[in-house]
Amino acid sequence: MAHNQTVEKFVSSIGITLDRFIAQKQADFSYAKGELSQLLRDIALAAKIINKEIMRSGLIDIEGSAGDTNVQGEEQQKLDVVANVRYIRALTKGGEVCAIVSEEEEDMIDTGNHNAKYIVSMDPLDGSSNIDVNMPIGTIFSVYRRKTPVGTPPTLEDALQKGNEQVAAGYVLYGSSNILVYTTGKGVNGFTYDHSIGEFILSHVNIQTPKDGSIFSYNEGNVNDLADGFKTYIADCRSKKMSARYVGSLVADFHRNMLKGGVFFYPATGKSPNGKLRLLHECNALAFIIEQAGGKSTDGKQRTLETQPTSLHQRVPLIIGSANMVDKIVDLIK
Ligand code: AHM
Ligand code: MG
Repeated sequence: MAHNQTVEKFVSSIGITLDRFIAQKQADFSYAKGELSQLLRDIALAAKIINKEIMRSGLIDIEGSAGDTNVQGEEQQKLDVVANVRYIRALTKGGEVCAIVSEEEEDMIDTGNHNAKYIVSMDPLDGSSNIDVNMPIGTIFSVYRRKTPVGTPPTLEDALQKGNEQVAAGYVLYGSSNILVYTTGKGVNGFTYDHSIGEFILSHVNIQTPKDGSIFSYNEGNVNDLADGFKTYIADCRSKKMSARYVGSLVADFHRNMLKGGVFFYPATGKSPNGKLRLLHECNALAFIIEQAGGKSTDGKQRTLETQPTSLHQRVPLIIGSANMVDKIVDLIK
């Protein structure tokens, strides 16, 4: 009987579209009037469009360098630029966002929707080096409520909020299948895109990450630069014959580790003394998600979500994943 009830619950959950799920969950928030729900739908719409473009990327002139660099001096790929434009347009036209902070834009974008309550920080296309070679890539987003009064222009105060102020966060993984995973602070759910009907369908209900895992993910090319504690940790993983897995697309590495149990780290290196990954565009969203899934995220000294941002494109070291694995690394690098 108990088994049947479990099966019934599981079976009835599958088939719920993202739109319907978002609408159902709106009731969890007494303050919600539908704007956040609409905002999430706007992101999902842009994700569908980007996905379509990625799927055709060998056929249309959308691969390769755009011939420019972004604010961090990194070469922009055409798809970086396309995704940036798509998301900015979807969020601006959607009307629920007063400002957008994008990895691809030097300054915060004032959308002109000064009556909107929310601000979004995002990496429109993460894993740029994998675009041209049919490897998984992703989109990462964080949603905050603005600090400044509704009806006024947004300011940097709205953008530079700690991760623990996020009201929602998520990512889209354009991989062997296309999945959108998000949280509003009440668990983590994943929605797989069904191309035949053009809908994201609930497929991963209330994701929890194992406390321990057997996957460790880092860029092996940086190993000589790492602090001794990391080297000790890596030696321990090797001695236990654990699996080293590193796609080089954070969303893909994160998603695999969250589902299977594992740890990802991108610490300080000679080239990137604060690590490579960006607090506002990449780390905060994933930190919120992993904590909701029962895991941990830290820079080695403090929780990622407690870090006070001081600039839009700030980088932080990231150690993220299964709780016991993160704890062990933190202990070793003390
Ligand atoms: P990007 O936002 O320019 O794509 O850079 C972020 C990516 C992450 O997806 C990935 O984890 C990391 O950079 C890989 O960096 P590296 O090639 O140094 O290992
Ligand atoms: Mg990125």
